[in-house]
Amino acid sequence: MRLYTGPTTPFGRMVEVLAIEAGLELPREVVKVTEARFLDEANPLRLIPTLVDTPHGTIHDSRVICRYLASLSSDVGFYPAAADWRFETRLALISGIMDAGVARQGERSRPEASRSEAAIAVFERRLAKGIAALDRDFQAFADAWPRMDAIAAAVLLAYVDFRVGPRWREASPALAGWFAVAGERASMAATRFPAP
Ligand SMILES: N[C@@H](CCC(=O)N[C@@H](CS)C(=O)NCC(=O)O)C(=O)O
Repeated sequence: MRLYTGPTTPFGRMVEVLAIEAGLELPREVVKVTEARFLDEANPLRLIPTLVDTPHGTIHDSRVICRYLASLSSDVGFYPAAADWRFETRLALISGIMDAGVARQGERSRPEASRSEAAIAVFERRLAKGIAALDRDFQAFADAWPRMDAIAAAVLLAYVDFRVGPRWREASPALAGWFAVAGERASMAATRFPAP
């Protein structure tokens, strides 16, 4: 089993944090997606993270990889025991905010002539509204570590710090207080994004 990932992907970091919390040895290979044509065969979407060489073949999309890795570990409460649609919706929200952050970064990386400030504004609105919604809901996962919504929220906020900056804290002090602790957990410290 091997994880294709990269140093700046929040989706990949989420998988790695879960693997550490689960006590799993997860060999990783850093790839540059734009140059990793070989990845097309494993994941036709050519996205990271992608987990290869599992007994079930290739597994992709971070949410599926996380569920798979959690199934390999003794149950420490990564997922609720019974269907919990609030939990699932929270995870989808966090994943959607990550998508907006990654898309914003992609747009900002374009040459100025082809960059769309309007698109960047849409992504930034989505980030702000998404973080505000997470802040309103934060009691639902405040004491839940290492449940997956708490891991995902911590990785998301670290990604926002990394790509956007620390100002989200002004509107979301409760979430900020929580992240001050969650963001320093050993699994988070071991997977930090590089210095911007
Ligand atoms: N829904 C996917 C999203 C993965 C994703 O967007 N990965 C980004 C890196 S953060 C990527 O591979 N981007 C490469 C590209 O778009 O070419 C997941 O949860 O794994």
